[in-house]
Amino acid sequence: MGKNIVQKILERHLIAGELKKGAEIAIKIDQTLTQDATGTMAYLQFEAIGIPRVRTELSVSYVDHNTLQTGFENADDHRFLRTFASKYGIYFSAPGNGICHQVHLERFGIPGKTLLGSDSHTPTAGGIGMLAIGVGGLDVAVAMAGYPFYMNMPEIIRVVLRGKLNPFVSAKDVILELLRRLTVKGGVGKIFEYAGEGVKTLSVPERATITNMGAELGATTSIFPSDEITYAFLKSEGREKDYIELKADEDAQYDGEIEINLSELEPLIACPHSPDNVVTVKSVEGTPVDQVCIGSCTNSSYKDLATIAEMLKGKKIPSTVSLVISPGSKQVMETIDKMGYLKHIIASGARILENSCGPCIGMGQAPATGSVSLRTYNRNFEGRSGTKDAKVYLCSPETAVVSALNGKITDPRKFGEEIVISYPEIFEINDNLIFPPSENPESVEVLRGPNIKPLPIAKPLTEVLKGTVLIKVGDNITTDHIMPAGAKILPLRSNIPAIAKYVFHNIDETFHDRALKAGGGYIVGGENYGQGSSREHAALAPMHLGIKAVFAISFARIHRSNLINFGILPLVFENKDDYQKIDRDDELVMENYVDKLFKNEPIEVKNITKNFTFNVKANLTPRQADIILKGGLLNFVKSVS
Ligand code: MIC
Ligand code: SF4
Repeated sequence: MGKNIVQKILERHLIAGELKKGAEIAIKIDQTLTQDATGTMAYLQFEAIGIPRVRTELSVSYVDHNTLQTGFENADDHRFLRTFASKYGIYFSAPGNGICHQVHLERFGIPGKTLLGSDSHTPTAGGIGMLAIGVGGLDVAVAMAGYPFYMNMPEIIRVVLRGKLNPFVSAKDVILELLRRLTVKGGVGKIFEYAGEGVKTLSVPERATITNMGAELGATTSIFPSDEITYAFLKSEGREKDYIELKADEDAQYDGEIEINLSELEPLIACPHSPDNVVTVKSVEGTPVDQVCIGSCTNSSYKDLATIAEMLKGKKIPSTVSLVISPGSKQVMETIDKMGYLKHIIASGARILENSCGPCIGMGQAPATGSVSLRTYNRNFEGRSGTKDAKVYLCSPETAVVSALNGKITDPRKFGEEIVISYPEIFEINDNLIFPPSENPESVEVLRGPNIKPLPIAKPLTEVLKGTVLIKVGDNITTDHIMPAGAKILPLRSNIPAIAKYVFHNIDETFHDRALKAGGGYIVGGENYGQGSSREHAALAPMHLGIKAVFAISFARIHRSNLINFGILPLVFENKDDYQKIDRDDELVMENYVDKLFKNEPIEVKNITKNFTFNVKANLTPRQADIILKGGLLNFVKSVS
C-alpha cells in the first residue's frame, strides 16, 4: 500500500508504537526551537534533567517575542538565554534577527526532518516539508535531552489544492477559507497534508503562511511536499544541499480529504474575536479602520513585504490610519532594502518596527479605545492586542494595505493592476546575529538575574481529591484567557509566583487570591479548553496555585499535554450535560480514582454542594497516568533515566 508524506517521515523517525490512528507513538526529534517567552522555562527544565549538551541534530534558541526591555527582567532573560545556549550546544538567534518561524525557514529548516518547538506556530516549517510540531517548553526540554516525543497518532487529512490564485487573492485567504469551513476546533487530532496541482503555484513562504495558521485549526501540524519550488527556495538561501524530494505515493491512503479550488477563492477576513469568524472582505467593505499592522510569523516574508511596498509606491497613508510594519527577519529587511522596496514603505508614512513578534503578542501598538485594527497576524482573541474593546480583524497583506490607503476595509481587487515584484537570485544572507554554541562549554558561565526564579515542582496527587470549583468558563477558552501576555506580563515568564497573579485576570481578577486562599481547587471549562498558544505557563501558574484538575467538555491538544506535564488532571465529562449542572464554589470529591486512571475507566465525582454524582474520563495512556502520579514529566523523566 502506498504511503503519504506524513507516514514516510514518521516511519523514519518511529521509536515505539504503530502508525495506527489514535495509538500512542514515540518519535525521534531531529531539531528543536524555543523562543524567549517559553525558552527560559524550557532551559531551566533542561538543566534540571542534568545533561551537559543537547542531544538533537540542531537546537536553536530565538529571542523574538519580548524585545521591548521595559525593565531589567527582559534583558536578564536574554542574557540567560545567550549564555545557556552557548554552554549547552544550542544556536542563539539574538533579538533583532527575526521571528523564530521565519528565521527557521530561512536558515535551518530541512525537508523530511522532525522539528519540535515551544511555540504553537512551529508548523510554519511544514511549508518546507518538515514535520514540525508545537508543544510546551517541557516537551522541548525532554527532546533536547535526547528522549523521544510521545503523541497519539493523528488522522491524516489530504487537502487537495486545485487551480491557481487570482490576483490579490493570497495564501492567507486559503487558510482563512479552511478556518471558515472547519472552525478553530476542526483540526484537533489531525495533520493536514497538502496535495494537488495547486501546490506548484505556491512559493515556500506562501506554503508557510498556510501551515502556520493550521495552528488556529487546532491541528497537530500541516505539511507541504518538498519539490522543485522547495529546491529553489533553499537555493536562494544558499542551502540547496539540504534539499530532498518528498512526495506522497500515487496510491497513498488518507483518513479524509478536503478540496479547495484556488481559482474560486476571493479575499477573506476574520472578524473579531476569533480566527474562524471568517467572511468575504466584500461583505464588510467600508468599515473605517484606525490601525493596520503587517507582519507576524504568518505574513512577514520577502514576498509579503515587497508586495506591500510595490502597492505603497508613490502613495501616502491617510492621517486617520496608523500603518505598522514588522518584518519577519533581518534577512527580509536587508533584502527589501537591497531590492529598493524599503524606501517606498518609509516614504508612505508607515511606522517600521523591529524584526520581531511585536504587536502580535501585545508588545506595543495597542489600538485606541474601541477602534478597528486590521492585522495580517493569526490571532484576534479579545484583549490580545492590549486593548480589550479593540476590534481586531485578520486578513492578507494585500487587503491590509489597500484598506490602509483608503482608511476603510476595501477589497484589494479594487487596487487595479496586478502587482509584479522582483526577486533576488539569492537573499541577503548575513548570519551575524546567529551565534553558534561555544567549543569550550566548560569556560562559559550561565548568567542569571534576580527575575530567574527556581523551577516550581508539582506535588504528587493525593489518594482522595477534594476541592472547590474556583472558576467556570465557556467554550474555546484560549491560553491567552488563562495566562495573558503583553508588555506587562511577558517579562514575568521566568518568575512563576509573580506571573501567577495574572491567571484568568481578564475574566476574573479575584481568581488568584481566591485560589491561594482555598489552597487550590478545580477549573471547569467547555469545549476546546486551552486553544491557541503553547505557553505552558497556562498550566504551570495554575499548578503553582494548587489546581488539581480541570473538568472540560473537550481540550485543545497542546494545553492538555501541558496539564499532564505539570501533574494536573485533564478530565472530560462523560455526559456533556453535567457541565451545566456545576457552578463556581461547588465542592467536588474523587475517591479511588488512581486505578481508573491506569485502566482508563470512568471516574465518579461527587458534587457535595449539590448532592449528585457524575462521571468523567481522563483518557490517559498508562505512561501519562504515571507522569501525573509522579507529579509531572520532569519527575517522570528523572525517575526513568
Ligand atoms: C502566541 O502567539 O501566543 C505565542 C506568544 O507565540 C505563543 C507562545 C507563548 O505564549 O510564549 C504560542 O503561540 O505558542
Ligand atoms: Fe510571534 Fe505572533 Fe507568531 Fe506567536 S503568533 S510566534 S507572537 S508572531
